[in-house]
Amino acid sequence: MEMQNWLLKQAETQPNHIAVDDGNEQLTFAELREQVAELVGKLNQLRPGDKVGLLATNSLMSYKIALAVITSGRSIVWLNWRLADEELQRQIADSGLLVCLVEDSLWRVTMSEPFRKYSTLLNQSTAKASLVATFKADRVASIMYTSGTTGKPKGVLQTFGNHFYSAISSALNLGLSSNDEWLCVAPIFHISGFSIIMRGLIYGITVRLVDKFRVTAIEQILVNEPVTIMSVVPFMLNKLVEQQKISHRSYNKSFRCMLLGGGTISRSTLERCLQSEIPVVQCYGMTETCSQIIALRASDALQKIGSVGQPLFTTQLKLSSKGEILLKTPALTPGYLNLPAKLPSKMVDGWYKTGDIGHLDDDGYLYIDGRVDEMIISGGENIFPQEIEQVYQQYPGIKEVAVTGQNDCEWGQVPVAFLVSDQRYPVTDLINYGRQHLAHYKVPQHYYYVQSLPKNASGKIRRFILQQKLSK
Ligand code: S0N
Ligand code: MG
Ligand code: MG
Repeated sequence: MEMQNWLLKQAETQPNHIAVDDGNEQLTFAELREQVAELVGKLNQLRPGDKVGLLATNSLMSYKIALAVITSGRSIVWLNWRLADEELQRQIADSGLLVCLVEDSLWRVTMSEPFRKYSTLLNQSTAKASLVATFKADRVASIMYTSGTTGKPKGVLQTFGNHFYSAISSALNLGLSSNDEWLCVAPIFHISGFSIIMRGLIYGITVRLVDKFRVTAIEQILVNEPVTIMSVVPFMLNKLVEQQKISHRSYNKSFRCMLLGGGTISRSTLERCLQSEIPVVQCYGMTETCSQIIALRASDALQKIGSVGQPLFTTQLKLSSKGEILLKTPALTPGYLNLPAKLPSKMVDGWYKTGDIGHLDDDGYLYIDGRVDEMIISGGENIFPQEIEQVYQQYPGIKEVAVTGQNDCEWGQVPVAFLVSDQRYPVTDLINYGRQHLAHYKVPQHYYYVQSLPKNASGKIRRFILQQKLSK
């Protein structure tokens, strides 16, 4: 399947529609096409290869550079700016980047080639270049890293076809209006955020970019601007609900959907949202499925509180005998970068094994119950215990370490560590050590000393036993 380049299509068919708005500046699709063409000219002069890394906040410049990368026929490698230097280095080495463009505000003194400040790109002489005429469904638009149970980063490939089916399936559920305006404060380096950019191009609607989650500023936008949809993780929704308790302000009349994904939320928060007329639509998706593949309908929200809903139009869903959620969807990644055997190992009879455990009610609505691999979700960030354990195993004197999630009223869960050691360490030393090697949100917040770790016959750590200790 081949489609006309989405940006060119929108610029031709609705040149004067606002494509993007960052609160200071608005660009129509026609203006965007011109500015992106200039950036493509500059990008070509850098000779960055077929993939370009981006270390970016949700700024207007990052949005335009992202479009320049994909409309020049290249793929974006999205990098999480909260990662530690060595975590970034591993992803850059894995993806073989020649150039990784860094928003100037995110530049670190430790950075050298292939990192380049945005200003290096912008200082190139301007020679407008032509954009690719078409997007082919099987071409990779974006790559996003996830670490998984091996602790090694894996680059998830997301094709134009994946993004297209994802966007269409979402619209068939949420509906679409030419007045739609989607607030994007979810990071654009995650699929929660980048999918909004792609939907904006496919639907021809306005993307309202916000580069930092400040709850009062977000509420102000929801009250005063014609935003109709916002994507949130539970952390953000909790903050917005708390804020509304103080402000008593209602969102603008056209606001119709708070799309909630990236983790579970308490029933009481959902009930509170119903009372305050915040129209929450719970959904379920992942990087590998290019965002939501299962979602609730707004009209079901009352009856099906706590459910993530039903499969979207192009998704098929079933549960394995052990309750694992299995999927078929055209939005499923074609695989992981440089790891041809990895996706097949996650497939069973053509179904993708998500790693999530769930159950269906009598009406076929899905509820998420847990994880097969004990992944931790903190503030919408996925954390794999193995990755943290590998770092702390190197700490002098620590014989064994196991990491698990502890419930936390702010972040949902936070990582905590169980240590086997003859020594007792100052907590600040342990935390500072972790912060040198890991993104701060991955660093365990509490450390418990144990004689030995509970293991099964094959030596695998039984984390659920540790978790039971925590809840006692
Ligand atoms: C929650 C966020 C906004 C918190 O960040 P904030 O407030 O900006 O923090 P900072 O000011 O930068 O830092 C303050 C301290 O807090 C620490 N910190 C930051 N984030 C976390 C965290 N997540 N957990 C624990 N600690 C955190 C900082 O380290 C700092 O401390 P110090 O100073 O000590 O370093 C931010 O975390 C955020 O944006 N989270 C959301 C991430 C996200 O979007 N996840 C979703 C991933 N999943 C998917 O993309 C698939 C599902 C999906 O597509 C979807 C999801 C939601 C909605 C819709 C969809 C869809 O399907 O379309
Ligand atoms: Mg506007
Ligand atoms: Mg904050």
